[in-house]
Amino acid sequence: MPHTLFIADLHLSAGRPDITSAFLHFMEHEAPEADALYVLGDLFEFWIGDDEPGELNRQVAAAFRICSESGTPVYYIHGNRDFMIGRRFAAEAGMTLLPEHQVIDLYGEPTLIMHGDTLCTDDAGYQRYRRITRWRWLQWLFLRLPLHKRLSIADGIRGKSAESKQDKNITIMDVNQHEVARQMRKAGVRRLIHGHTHRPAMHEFELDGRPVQRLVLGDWYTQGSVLTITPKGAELQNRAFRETA
Ligand code: LP5
Ligand code: MN
Repeated sequence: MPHTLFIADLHLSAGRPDITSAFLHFMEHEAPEADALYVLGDLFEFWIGDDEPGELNRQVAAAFRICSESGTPVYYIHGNRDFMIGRRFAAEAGMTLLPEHQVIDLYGEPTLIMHGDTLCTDDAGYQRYRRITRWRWLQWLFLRLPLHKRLSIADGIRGKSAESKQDKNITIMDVNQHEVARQMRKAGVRRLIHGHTHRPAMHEFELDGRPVQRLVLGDWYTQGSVLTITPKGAELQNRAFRETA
């Protein structure tokens, strides 16, 4: 059956070879069967520039390139941890970078896809931080710093973020339902797919009197999470990490 795959929030890092191995297994055995693969952000634990020479980045780029060259295109939307992924890495990986919000046609159903962080409008501290880190001139300056300096800034931000999350109410870190409705209405869709919140679910609700869906991908902390869309509908499944990992 024709199908399209979605993943997000793998948070790949050198420190978690089990996740990397589950991801590479998915790329080798599942992704090539699909019509397309969409990665909805936070594939990496963090990203400090395409010039970072790590082995993990090369492995991921090679896996994407093999996939797209074998006929399954790979599309990427930035997450809040890897928004610095740029054109150079995209070219190395043979993947297409998409804008933060994109409507795609999935077997006749227009579907809005995104990372999901822009839906969390109650998290004012994060939204402020997000706006600042998207300033082009700041990113330009950041990328000109030596790698060790960038790494220590990223560590600083991660520490501050973890600290501030401890004081945040759980609900402010979830999506704001008004913002969900607003973005779906603006895009003119009845289906939304995103990640970021790490709250995998298939929400069904009504928007302007019509049934709509919000499909949320899970993270890959203890198992994989894969969303499959076919002409008949959607399936959200887990993938156990293998023993050999
Ligand atoms: O990722 P997660 O789920 O843990 O938390 C997010 C929000 N946090 C973040 C930060 C990332 O986790 C770390 C990103 C590393 C990026 C490296 C590249 C840097 C490039 C810089 C280019 C200019 O996104 C968290 C949300 C949470 O999701 C739920 O939605 O709440 O947001 C925060 O916690 C943000 C805080 O509210 C404010 C953070 C203040 C940071 C201040 C930076 C000071 C700089 C220090 C430098 C030494
Ligand atoms: Mn995220």
